[in-house]
Amino acid sequence: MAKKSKTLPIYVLNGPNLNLLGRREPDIYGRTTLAEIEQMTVQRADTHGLSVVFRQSNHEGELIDWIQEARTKSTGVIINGGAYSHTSLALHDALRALDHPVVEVHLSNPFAREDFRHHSRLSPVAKGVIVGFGAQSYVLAIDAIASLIKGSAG
Ligand code: DHK
Repeated sequence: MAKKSKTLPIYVLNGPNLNLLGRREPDIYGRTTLAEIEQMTVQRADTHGLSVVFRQSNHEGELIDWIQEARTKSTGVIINGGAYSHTSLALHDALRALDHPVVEVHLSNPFAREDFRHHSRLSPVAKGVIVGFGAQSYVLAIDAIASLIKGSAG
């Protein structure tokens, strides 16, 4: 019988307005939907022998609940906080309290956009940040967190 991995899943958490991907400003965010990105992350994680819990919320408190849940139910967190990335001390604190690796991800390159997007409150509590590669940012983030997880396990 195949040996089942005991490694807990990677939580991939998405903040406000990301449910509109594919229809929302496609020139900036691309035409790939969030459901398609979920599939991409699940498939990529599987190549590393890892699984994914993929969620989206427009509500800051719900994102915080999921980060707290990730403390015991995940092995690492990939987060696109949407606009909360630029504003939320509460998300910063929740991520800071997590012992697992955190990778921040964005579809667009916020540094090439408006000034108010140049600062992220999440970056200081992330191990690394991947921005600007569209939906592919998430796939790169899976590779990054997989190597962090394997590094800490080895
Ligand atoms: C998504 C958002 O919703 C914006 O508020 C951020 C980010 C950028 C992204 O590119 O994924 O500024």
